[in-house]
Amino acid sequence: TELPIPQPPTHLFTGNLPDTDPSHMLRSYQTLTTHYGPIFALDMVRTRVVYIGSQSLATSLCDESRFTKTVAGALLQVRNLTGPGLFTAHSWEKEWALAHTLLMPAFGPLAVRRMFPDMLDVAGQMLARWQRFGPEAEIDVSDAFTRLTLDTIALCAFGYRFNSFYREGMHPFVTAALDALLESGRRAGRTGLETRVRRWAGERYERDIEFCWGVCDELVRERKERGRADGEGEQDLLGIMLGARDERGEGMSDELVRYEMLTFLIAGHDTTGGLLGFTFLMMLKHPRVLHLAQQEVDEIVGDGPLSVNHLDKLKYIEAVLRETIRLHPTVPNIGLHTKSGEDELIGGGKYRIKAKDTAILGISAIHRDPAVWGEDANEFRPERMLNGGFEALPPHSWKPFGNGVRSCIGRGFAWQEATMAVALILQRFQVEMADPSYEMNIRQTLTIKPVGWNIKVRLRSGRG
Ligand code: MNH
Repeated sequence: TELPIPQPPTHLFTGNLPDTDPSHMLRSYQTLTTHYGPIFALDMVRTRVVYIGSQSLATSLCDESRFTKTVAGALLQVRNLTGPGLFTAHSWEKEWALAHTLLMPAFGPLAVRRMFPDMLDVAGQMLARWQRFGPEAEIDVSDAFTRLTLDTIALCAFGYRFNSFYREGMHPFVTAALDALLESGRRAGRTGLETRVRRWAGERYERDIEFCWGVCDELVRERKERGRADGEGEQDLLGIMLGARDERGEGMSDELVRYEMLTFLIAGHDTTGGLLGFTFLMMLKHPRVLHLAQQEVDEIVGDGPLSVNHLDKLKYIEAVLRETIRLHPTVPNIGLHTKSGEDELIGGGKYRIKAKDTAILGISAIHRDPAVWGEDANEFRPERMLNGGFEALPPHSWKPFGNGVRSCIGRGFAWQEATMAVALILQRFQVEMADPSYEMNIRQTLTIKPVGWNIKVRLRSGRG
């Protein structure tokens, strides 16, 4: 039998808009969940949103024959920058199918292993910088990991160096891309009229986008010329994007290549940077965990060079990353809608998702569902991810990388990068919080990350 979906009382004209804070949606959803339970509806004026925050309800939503990804809100605005690139494409767009087919192999396990030397190169620059600053310097964690992840994806994917660790501010391309991304987010929260009134913001936005496109187009042009000169061409991501053909012989247009380059830079840095930030914060707040992780690095890697073969053996660090992203999924929710264009009943026929609804898969809530995780769901306990505990999880209870064919293509890349960074930092430094009284302050854009905190690093004796 069908039940009504709980909903807060609506306001005249503004529906449930006043019940949420657009710059803190995560917190808004959390508060609403405590009042209305794991499923509730919100009248957001232009759309009805149905939030789903339990593993049992998620199973219906993750059925790809019934639901598919929605590109709306901030994601829709990001299309101004990335067009039909993988992350912002509608599932029915031919560009998505083409890029998905051609680029999946480029992010497979073997391809990602081959990127290890480039990843190590960038991480080494960060460690060298930290070491020279010395033990009293305060390092802004969110800034450092943004530089690390941006430089890493650019070098691994396009052979391009932003050299963020050799400059004070950011590379101009990075500034333009980040500003355009922020403005995309702001636009999602405004009406079309408001956006038109802010002409200056609009002109700046267009200039930033044009600039980013220009840089990408220039890289493509250079690469094509070099390819003609030396015949083969490099087989990094850019090389694959330019050379790959599907079984009908179709390749990616230069315009699509540009969109995918921006897509990887945008989708590939904040998420991993946020994961690293939360990981260090959780370890520093739980010294026992920090100690065990460092002990593992000492046992497996010792004081010699880190190799790609070490990474799979760092089981405890893997558990720490899994547990961190469980409590703090850097993509805290994703949007879906019914695939058939008709209503769907979920939860064994209990709740109706209407054809025009946006259904929100509340990853951050599912990750704390006591039915799956037990009464200590809110506690940070990496041990629960060890000794088969992770493999035994019911379906869809741990979904930091999204669902099905639209799930993260960069998962293996991100995991290798994060594991490597944690191992290298713990191997060389004793890390401490600059201000131990720091209370977690989460900033949410498309992703979440802890901001406004610093660390100090002291070289361990005999290292460096
Ligand atoms: Mn990633 C899609 C999370 C790292 C490139 N990513 C997604 C989705 C989630 C996600 C969730 C699905 C979003 C949705 O359904 O709307 N991604 C992450 C997390 C990390 C991450 C938590 C790091 C931790 N992602 C990366 C990296 C790259 C990348 C690194 C690139 C190298 N992600 C993508 C792309 C997509 C995506 C591209 C879109 C895939 C598709 O729809 O085909």
